[in-house]
Amino acid sequence: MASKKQKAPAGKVAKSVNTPAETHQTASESSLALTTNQGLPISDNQNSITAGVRGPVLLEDFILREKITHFDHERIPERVVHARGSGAHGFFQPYESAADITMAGFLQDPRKKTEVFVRFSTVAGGAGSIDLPRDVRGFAVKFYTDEGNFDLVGNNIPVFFIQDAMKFPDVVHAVKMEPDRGFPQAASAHATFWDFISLTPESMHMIMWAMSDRAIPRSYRMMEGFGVHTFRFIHATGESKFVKFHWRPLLGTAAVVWDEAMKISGADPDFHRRDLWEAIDKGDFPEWELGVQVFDEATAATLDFDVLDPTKLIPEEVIPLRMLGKMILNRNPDNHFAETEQVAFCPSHIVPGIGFSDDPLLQGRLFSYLDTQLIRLGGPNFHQIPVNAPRCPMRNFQRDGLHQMSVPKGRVAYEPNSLAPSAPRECPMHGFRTPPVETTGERLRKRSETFADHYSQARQFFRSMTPPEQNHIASALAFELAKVEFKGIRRKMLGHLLHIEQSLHDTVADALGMAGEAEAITPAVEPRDLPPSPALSIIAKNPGILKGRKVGILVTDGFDAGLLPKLQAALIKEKATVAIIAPKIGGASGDDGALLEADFALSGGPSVLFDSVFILASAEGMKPLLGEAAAVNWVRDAFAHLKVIGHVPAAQPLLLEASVVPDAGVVPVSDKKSLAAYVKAARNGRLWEREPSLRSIG
Ligand code: HDD
Repeated sequence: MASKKQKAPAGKVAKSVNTPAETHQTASESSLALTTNQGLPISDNQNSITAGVRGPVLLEDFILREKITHFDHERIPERVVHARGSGAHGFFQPYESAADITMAGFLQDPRKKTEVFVRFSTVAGGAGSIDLPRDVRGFAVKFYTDEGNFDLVGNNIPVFFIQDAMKFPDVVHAVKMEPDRGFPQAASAHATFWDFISLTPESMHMIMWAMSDRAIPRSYRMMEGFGVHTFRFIHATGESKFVKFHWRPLLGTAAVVWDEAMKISGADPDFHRRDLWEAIDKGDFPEWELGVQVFDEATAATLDFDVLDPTKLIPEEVIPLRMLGKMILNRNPDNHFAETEQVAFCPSHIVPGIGFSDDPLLQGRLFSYLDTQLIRLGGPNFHQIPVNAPRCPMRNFQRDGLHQMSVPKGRVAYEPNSLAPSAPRECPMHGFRTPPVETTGERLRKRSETFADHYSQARQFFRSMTPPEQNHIASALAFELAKVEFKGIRRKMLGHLLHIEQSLHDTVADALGMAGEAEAITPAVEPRDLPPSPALSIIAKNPGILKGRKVGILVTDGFDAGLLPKLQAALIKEKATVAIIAPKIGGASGDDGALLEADFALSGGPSVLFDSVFILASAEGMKPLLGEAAAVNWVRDAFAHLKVIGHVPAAQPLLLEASVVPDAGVVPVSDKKSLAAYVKAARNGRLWEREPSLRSIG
């Protein structure tokens, strides 16, 4: 029973504690009327209809039911792999015509811009997982060409774990959280992953990459991308050649260090998503060059591995890249779900001028992606979702199905027909043609002998790394294998490492405390010594730029207000981003008395978020920081993560407190000359020579 007090006079609406008029802006002021999905204007979006103001909710409330029902159905199945991702729009433009190697329309004319949508992703974690686990990154590009969509669905690593799609569900089940316990999330450091890998010698080359710095990228903007498989380029004459696709970031390739990755994951789980968003948002558009390695069957036959084997790469020193053009990402999505979540990439989305090879992994993918979109996006019309729709005309006689959004007209929905002479027809002249490659052989389930060398390229990769990069691989293996509670798996992995490189095995065995315990493994093919490929190293290709990097400046009250603008100007000239960190978010007052607002409070802006740091403290302002863990760790971490640290002389006590040992990367700044010295040092990125004094194996 409603109390007397709660009863509204007849014909009037009961006044509740939360009426729209009291606490919210209503449509009568400035905005448009809120409506139901049927367009019915809604008068009250805060309260459901109840029987009496404190009584039960009425089933009649169709507005409540519509709202809750829609909410209940908001989620779609997340991607079975690559669930966590970030997208961006942009365009691709060729440098010159590539008509000599392919008839693909979007590669013919240097004036032609082709719209693209890109999605970067991690592989193992769920949609809400951290951005910086040790993992492969997806690098998927949808080109909306005039001849249909071309999806180049690649990774930031040029090889893969397995050679045959038959094994894909197994490798994915092994790396994902273990099925009984539901953990670990977004991590390969667990028993099932290494169990599978220890039994899969073909994974060893990929494991070298996955344990390298490539698996902890600094930014999506600083990642290379690879089509991985061998594809085909088809010439207008119908002749075809093999092709491998490469993306090269103009900001250079860069990684963080592992201890930093773990701390970033706590400080900012959205580190990569935020970085990409913010860069595009402020007009700092990331760019990549698209390069190709093109070669014919005769050249393929001279290589000492099979180009159909996706666990192998062709060193650039053997077949150099030809740069075809540039991709620029210049627009953030308007809606994460509608675009980044619903974008549907399929390696089978191909255009005239490009074809597949017989790589068995690629062949399996040609089936899998379309299949997965049907369950994820709920039916066969997912190509009508705006982010998936081709920008060129799309016409055929496919009809109906769930979520049909268009209204095809006419009585003819078949072909051939004579009733609709202007309806679409097949086009032998310009239509897609599969290159006529001769194929013979018995029907059989058998891996080709030409795929059997599992260690030579793993060794080649390891030997192509600089010493710090080799140390990182060793320490990543030691870290991961130490999380495997079954000794037998660790012993097997040590056995594989022996075939890759004795010194790598020795370092990892020693770090695990398992020297002499490797299990003897007989390789299918004896590994060979291949010449190193310096192009595979990230450090060797360090571009030495601050562009696109972020510098954190820690200020305290009384900071040198004359130096700050000079420092900021010098960094902005380098096209770096500058962030101000102060003990309090309200900011700090300079020695001129003016207040400088902070971008981060010290507790929320640890140095792991920046590529280089600068301490702009006053002697007095420094004092409280000496007993402040967040401040000491800010400096200690910057040093441990090999960053260049600039500082004013007054910051010295904090450096001492953080056990910073002066070296070429610790730069005192007091004048124009020393400021220039700081910028020069910071340009070089990390100080790798500092690392051995801090960590035994990287
Ligand atoms: Fe895959 C997603 C890349 C092998 C099956 N894959 C997916 C994505 C990328 C790749 C970048 C995310 C696309 C996006 O952002 O939406 N996958 C690769 C690469 C591979 C590879 C470079 C080896 C060279 N994948 C592979 C195999 C299979 C799949 C062998 C199955 C036989 N991949 C899928 C999938 C996904 C997927 C299950 C999950 C969501 C999706 O497709 O759209 O179908």
